[in-house]
Amino acid sequence: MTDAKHWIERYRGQVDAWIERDLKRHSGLGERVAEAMRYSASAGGKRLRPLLVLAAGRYLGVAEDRLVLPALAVEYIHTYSLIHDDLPAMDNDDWRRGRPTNHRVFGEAVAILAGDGLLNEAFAKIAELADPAFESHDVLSALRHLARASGMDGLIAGQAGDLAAEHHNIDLQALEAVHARKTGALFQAACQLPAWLMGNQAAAERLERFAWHFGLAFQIVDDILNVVGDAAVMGKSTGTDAHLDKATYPKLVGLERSWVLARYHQGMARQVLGEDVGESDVLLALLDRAVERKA
Ligand code: GRG
Repeated sequence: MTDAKHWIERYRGQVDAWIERDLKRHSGLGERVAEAMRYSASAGGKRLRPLLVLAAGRYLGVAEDRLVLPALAVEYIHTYSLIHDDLPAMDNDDWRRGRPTNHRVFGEAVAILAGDGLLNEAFAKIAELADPAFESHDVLSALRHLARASGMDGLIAGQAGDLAAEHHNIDLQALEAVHARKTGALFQAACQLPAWLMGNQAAAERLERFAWHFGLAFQIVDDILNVVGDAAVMGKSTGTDAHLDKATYPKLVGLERSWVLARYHQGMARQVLGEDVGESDVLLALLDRAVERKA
């Protein structure tokens, strides 16, 4: 195993352990909701977003122990989005991360609250970083950026665009705008969090460009896997995009051209980091993993 692959496996296990430990502490009135939060957050998954936080931190020379909370925050926002995305009012999915979806186990009301709980906890995690881990004004800046990436300029806008594009023909540019928000905004936030927390504007801009291409490559491959992937390996249903008549890259340009575009964005992301020295090996290994994955 290369050093970068070894690093990824090691920290993937760490992220699982941090989540397990963190979500144990909830108890009391919301016990059923807390159980539902744990159910989805501890169900595994690739942990790409927290790994990107840690990898971007490594790239910028930020010590890992200062990035545990931001890593948890992005994974909680991601898990909230999956729980809500699977609800009957959204994509109405039965399987996620190899398990029945949250609302299938806990019911819709608890699933909605579990998603809300994770989303709110994420922002508490970032706020906890204020002095001494990072300067208060940099923490505020990180909070503002993360809220925007998760909100109506990011995830929410992307999800709204995704739902609106069902049964409609949109062009490649409009699809890219949906994907960049639905999926890309959180990848960008994950990569940029260490830079925002360090108050390093130049690094934040470079990592934003890297993550823009990373997010598009990732989502194009996601669209492809929804057509050709193995549901057992992926731990979630396949063929759902066609069933819901979603706007996707394979629908718009076919599978072959979708691969060309995914590889194009992979190459562009590499090029962004190529401009600079630094510990970029793990960021690049995560990029390759996002494109070569089977799940
Ligand atoms: C506000 C009601 C309400 C809902 C919001 C924001 C949102 C719902 C949904 C976000 C859209 C979404 C779920 C995009 C999908 C992004 C994506 C490809 C997720 C899968 O990511 P992986 O493959 O998953 O990294 P794992 O399980 O490996 O972590």
